Amino acid sequence: MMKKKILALALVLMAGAMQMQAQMSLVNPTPQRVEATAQGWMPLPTAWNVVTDKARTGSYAVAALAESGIEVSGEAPLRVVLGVKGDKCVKKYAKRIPAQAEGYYLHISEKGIVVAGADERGLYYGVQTLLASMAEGKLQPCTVTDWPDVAFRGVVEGFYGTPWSQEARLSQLDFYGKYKMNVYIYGPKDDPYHRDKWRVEYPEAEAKKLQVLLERAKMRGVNFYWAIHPGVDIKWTTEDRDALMAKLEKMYQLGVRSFAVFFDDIWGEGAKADKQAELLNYVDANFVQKKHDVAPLVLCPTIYNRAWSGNGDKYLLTLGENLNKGIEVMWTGNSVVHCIDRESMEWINDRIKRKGYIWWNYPVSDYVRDHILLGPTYGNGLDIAPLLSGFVSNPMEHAEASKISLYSIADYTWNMKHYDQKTSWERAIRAMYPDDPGMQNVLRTFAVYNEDLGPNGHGFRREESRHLKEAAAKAVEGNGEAIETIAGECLKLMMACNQLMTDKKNPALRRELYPWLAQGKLVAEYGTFVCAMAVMAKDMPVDKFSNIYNNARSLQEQMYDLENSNLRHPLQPGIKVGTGLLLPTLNKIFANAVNKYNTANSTEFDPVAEFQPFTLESNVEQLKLLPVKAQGGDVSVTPALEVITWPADGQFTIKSERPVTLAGMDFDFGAPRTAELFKLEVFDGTNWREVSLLHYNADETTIHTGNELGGMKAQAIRISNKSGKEQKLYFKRFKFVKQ
Ligand code: 14T
Repeated sequence: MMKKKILALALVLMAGAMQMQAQMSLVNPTPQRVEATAQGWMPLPTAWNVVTDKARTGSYAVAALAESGIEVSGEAPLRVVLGVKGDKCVKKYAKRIPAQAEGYYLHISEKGIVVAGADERGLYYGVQTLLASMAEGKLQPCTVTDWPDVAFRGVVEGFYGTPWSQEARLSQLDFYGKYKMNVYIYGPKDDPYHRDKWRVEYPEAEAKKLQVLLERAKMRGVNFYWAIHPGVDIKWTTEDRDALMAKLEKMYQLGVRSFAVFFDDIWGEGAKADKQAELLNYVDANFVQKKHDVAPLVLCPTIYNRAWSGNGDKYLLTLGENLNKGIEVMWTGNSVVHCIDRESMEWINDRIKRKGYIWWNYPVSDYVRDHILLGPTYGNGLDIAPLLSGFVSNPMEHAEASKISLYSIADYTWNMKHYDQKTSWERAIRAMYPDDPGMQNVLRTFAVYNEDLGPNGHGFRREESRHLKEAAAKAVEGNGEAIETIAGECLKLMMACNQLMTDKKNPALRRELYPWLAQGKLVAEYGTFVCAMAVMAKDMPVDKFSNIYNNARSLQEQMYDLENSNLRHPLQPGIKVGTGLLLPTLNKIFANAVNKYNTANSTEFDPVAEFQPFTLESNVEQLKLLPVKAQGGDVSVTPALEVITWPADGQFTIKSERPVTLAGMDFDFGAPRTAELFKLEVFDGTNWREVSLLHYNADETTIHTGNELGGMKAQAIRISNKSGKEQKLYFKRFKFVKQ
């Protein structure tokens, strides 16, 4: 009997705890400490009586409460007391307020609500937690004690490519405030007044726009860092030093109170550590310290990762020794794009004699523009908080889509020990469509095919489509059930793409995702035919098989065409979806099905899946296997590293599946005066026509074509050795451009 009662009680308590979970688990970042103080829920009030000290009138933290839409009235029975440590109205709670900067104490009960911040930003964050906890339309009586693990958390707009729009930036600032990020570093590589024209002040219209951002940042508790990038052409003269000071002063007058100086991706004069330190110290002493209301300077060094520090760490040690205390030094980790762990933090901190300020190059995609990165955020150590002074993310040029990772970076940097990449990602997806579980589902479906970056120079990869691993492996082995699973997933993907393509709730996201949605749809459609071929092929007459086969082929070609269509950003090599697992799996299923059919029916369908409109044929042994690559309008043959032996009759031909119009062409066989040894001919479908070859000057190795090439129709291009004897040359570059 007794036992039963205890069990029942335990169940009731557990239910309470679980409800608690449901409520606060939607709050991002995950709060440090939450205690349920009573059973059940309180209904959301329709009005509340907001109580503050006089000193808080005009506070952005108090203003934020109004965004709940709940009426503020002195008559309302529910009191909401808002204050900052030291304010009279929260004196009673002084001991409960965490000591950490930006911490807060939040208490919700039938008797009233208290939000008490360690400072004003803490109060603002307490209000954010209160508002987020009401998202499901009710209040849970509880006490939250919360503070950040990392002092500076946020975003550095530091990528190459189209800078974010004003609208996107405003939306970002709102997002940072909501998720307790306190830093936005403005440093888009392609803003001329940040880098190339760093000495020049912003034109009025641009300056106004910055002021609007500054105002919004203030309202959201975000330090707006304006970064200057003078390294491209700075001379270490008094004149340039004054030019830099003058520009900073201008920015100060616009309202900037936080500054960063970037020296990344430069070489030569600008890259000297002692000079950089001297300049920063000068700015620190004569600007930051004099103004009294300016945040500590942030420096992005030239050697900003361990892979570049070489044997000697002289550069870093010089910064470490010379830079004034209090100047922050940014760091991307063991390489340009790398996750951060304890060991790598200790290494850098030792050298710069301060805690590193992490510039994390994720989800930035400026080096893999054909991919969009929507997967979970993982890989950084959960124990590094004490070793960092700040952690900011360099995001994608796609601002809205970047929010999926930024949500989790906010979570991670606030509360590392409790960070869980999987649940954090789940919540991030939900937050993209707050009241629409249907759209949350389709976004989740689409996102798992957009996680990996593909092969890239930085060697940074992400796991993709984990949910499909097992089925994919079995499907490739011909397992019927697994193939059905893959077909089902393709159908889901197709449905997701369709719905996202016409979504009205988050138009910014729809716009950014569009090229990848179009590609995702083709991948899914292709998968549907491929799976059908695999499942049904054995009993199919040739004409039926051929019909499905041709469909699959057509989709391969459409995927290829889309990569080169107008939907592609000019700097983007293509548009890739599902390349981490789904597409390679489909291509294998396709090849297996075709081979099987050919064997059983003595047919000769081509099993090679990757659609390749350009092919190379050659009687030069070392050239005949070189891959031909089409990127945008450029068609190029991958260079060879070794010396090439061209026989006297040596030639190579590049054939195109369909006629193209030529815009230009050049190539390089690694030696001057090679133009006269070779003959170029273009085939228009009927005739071969010779095109002249020349060098612009005597010692140049590049071979150019005569003007007659531009506008020519071509179905094939042929280069032949016309010298009458064997030639030993290089094959450094071969490229033509189509219109
Ligand atoms: F400042 C740095 F911390 C940094 O990461 N700089 C750039 C950054 O703006 C860019 O978005 C990022 C990812 O591509 O990588 C850095 O840019 C590079 C990296 C290279 F290895 C530019 C040239 C490189 F060779």
